[in-house]
Amino acid sequence: MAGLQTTVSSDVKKSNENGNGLILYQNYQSYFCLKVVFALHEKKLKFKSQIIDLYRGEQYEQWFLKINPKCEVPVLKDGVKIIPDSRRIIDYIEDNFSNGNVPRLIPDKGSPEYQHVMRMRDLLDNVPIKLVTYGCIFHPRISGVMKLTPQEIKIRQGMFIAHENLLTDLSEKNEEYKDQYLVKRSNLKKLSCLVMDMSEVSKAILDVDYALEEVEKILITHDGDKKKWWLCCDKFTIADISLCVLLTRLQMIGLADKFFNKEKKYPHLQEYFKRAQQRDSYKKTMNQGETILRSFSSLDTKEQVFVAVGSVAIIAIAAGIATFLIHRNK
Ligand SMILES: N[C@@H](CCC(=O)N[C@@H](CS)C(=O)NCC(=O)O)C(=O)O
Repeated sequence: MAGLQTTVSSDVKKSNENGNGLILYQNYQSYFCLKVVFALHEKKLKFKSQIIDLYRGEQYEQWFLKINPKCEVPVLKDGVKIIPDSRRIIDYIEDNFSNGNVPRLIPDKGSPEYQHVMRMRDLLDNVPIKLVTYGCIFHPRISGVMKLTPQEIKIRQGMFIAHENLLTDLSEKNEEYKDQYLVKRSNLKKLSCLVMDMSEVSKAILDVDYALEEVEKILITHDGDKKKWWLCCDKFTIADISLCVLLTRLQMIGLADKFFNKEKKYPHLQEYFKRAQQRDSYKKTMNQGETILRSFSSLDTKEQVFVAVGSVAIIAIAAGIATFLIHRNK
């Protein structure tokens, strides 16, 4: 079981210090994982990450398939409980970790804000983000400047074929999980057909535009004593998390210019996003990859120290052997 474990500390530890620490199976670049990580940081909950290498296909390995038969991240483990799916995870942490000083991300069911937050959450979560993302990656003409290196773009472009082949191989070699692998392969094929069809991608981008237009209409009304409001009320809610993760993704795939950066089609949205990016939780969420390096100095269990020291030792030994061989062959 590969994957790097990091510890993410937080200011509020008492909420889950009962020895049943939360473990999040995730990937730093995953859209759905970012929502959960954002929610955990907003609630200042302590958790550990188990990174799943999606490009290598680690999600299809049998140990992970037993955790989530859909072979998807995020998955949250709370003691013996396993919770897949970003929405379910967020609802779970909201229901189970909202006491004391831990902020709520969903207003009380009886409150007037509740329906508003839920409606906006649904609208934003239903944007066909996979189609939009891969659509821009395969048809760069339709988007602006991407925040991805040419190599990252190539890896993503090669993923459909590589994963289809991998799933075919796995389905032939593992009778027990054959059906799951074939379902996965068929879903991948469907997505890849949609992605190759420019008209489908354009329709998906229109869905994004529609959602952002709705958001802009709400933000325009935030004047006077509502100046400091977030999307639905004075509190930062789950609808804000869905919106910020969507805007960050649009930036990554070069669509931000179209909607709010350059063309300023949605100026209130642009202002909102600037303000949201200042939040501590936003920075922590989007800079997870950087935290990982620093986290080596704050490993808190013996096991993790052994893993870290072991990894460094293996790299050092490998480097030593390589140097020896190079010199011997000179
Ligand atoms: N509905 C799920 C979707 C999760 C999902 O699609 N995760 C992607 C990463 S963003 C994944 O694990 N993809 C790997 C695969 O399907 O092979 C959720 O909200 O958590």
